[in-house]
Amino acid sequence: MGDITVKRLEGLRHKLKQKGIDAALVAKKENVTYMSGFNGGDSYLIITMEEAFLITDSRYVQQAAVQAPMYKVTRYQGSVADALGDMVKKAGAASVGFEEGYLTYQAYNEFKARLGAEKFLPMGGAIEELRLVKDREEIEIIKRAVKIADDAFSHILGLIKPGTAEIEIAAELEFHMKKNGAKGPSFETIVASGQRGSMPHGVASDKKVQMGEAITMDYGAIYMDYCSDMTRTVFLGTPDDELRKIYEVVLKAQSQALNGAREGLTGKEVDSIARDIIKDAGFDRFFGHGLGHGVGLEIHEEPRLSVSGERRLENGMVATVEPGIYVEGLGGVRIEDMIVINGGSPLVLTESPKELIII
Ligand SMILES: [Mn+2]
Repeated sequence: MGDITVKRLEGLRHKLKQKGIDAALVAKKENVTYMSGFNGGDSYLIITMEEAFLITDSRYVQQAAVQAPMYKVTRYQGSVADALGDMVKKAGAASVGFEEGYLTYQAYNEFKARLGAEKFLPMGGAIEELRLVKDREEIEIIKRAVKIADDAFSHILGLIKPGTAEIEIAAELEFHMKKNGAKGPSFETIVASGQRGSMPHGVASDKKVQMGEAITMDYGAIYMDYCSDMTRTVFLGTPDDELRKIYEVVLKAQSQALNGAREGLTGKEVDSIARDIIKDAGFDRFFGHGLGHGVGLEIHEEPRLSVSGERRLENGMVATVEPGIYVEGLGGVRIEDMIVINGGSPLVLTESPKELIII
């Protein structure tokens, strides 16, 4: 962990220098974890060109000392802004960078007034930029998070029967993932059956699944602070012809966009592979969301694979590919895998079957 932290500190310092910033104040939890290794809550980092401090309270001092050996761990009591101000003063930093997409207006005002820096400047997502391309260790952890979700899928197929409530399906998925090492679900588990399937983010309800319905399950695990995300739509009994057709269109769009996700394309270009197929089949107005998103310490992060995704894909970026078609009154279908950008053809992490499954 030490070597990785050193590399990340070097990366951030390089970006700060380019922006003319002397020190960074890091408050966003995922950024604190990425930069230090510490995964507790309510803690802050001050990273100068020479030093790295982790400021926490009595609940986390012991954990921080173990998890963040490259940092000087300092316990604060009372005002955290004053404690951070002492660090900034000691380090002689005239300008301090902050996470403009994260700090609340209230925190911004308080830190600006009390850090004592001449300048308090936005860092422009410097740490999120470092997080975009995953290193080998991160990819190994993400693979494990994906595997935990894959295993829960094969488990759930044996449990779904007419009369099973969506919330029971969600609970079983989450229980299975936790038994296999997940810290928890990476977001609120979606189980949307029958007509509820037309809600792309229909979280599990007390509705019971019935014969003839499609069941969309979208869920993931957190493993060692990294997220996974997958979706499968399965059928309980024989699907009607329209839903079967929709399934085939979504599967074609998903497979082709996934295979087409290569280094150098923009997120928008990959999105259009799927969107064009869905459009040609006449369902474009039923696919309202983006094709996919980056996944890492956060469940939704850059790069965005969507009509507004201007960022070019680089090797080592991790993303989802998840087109869907949702028809009100009929239901919906979505298929989602996770991939790692890898030159001309991606590494596909999700291994659950995608052919139409009838339970
Ligand atoms: Mn997703």
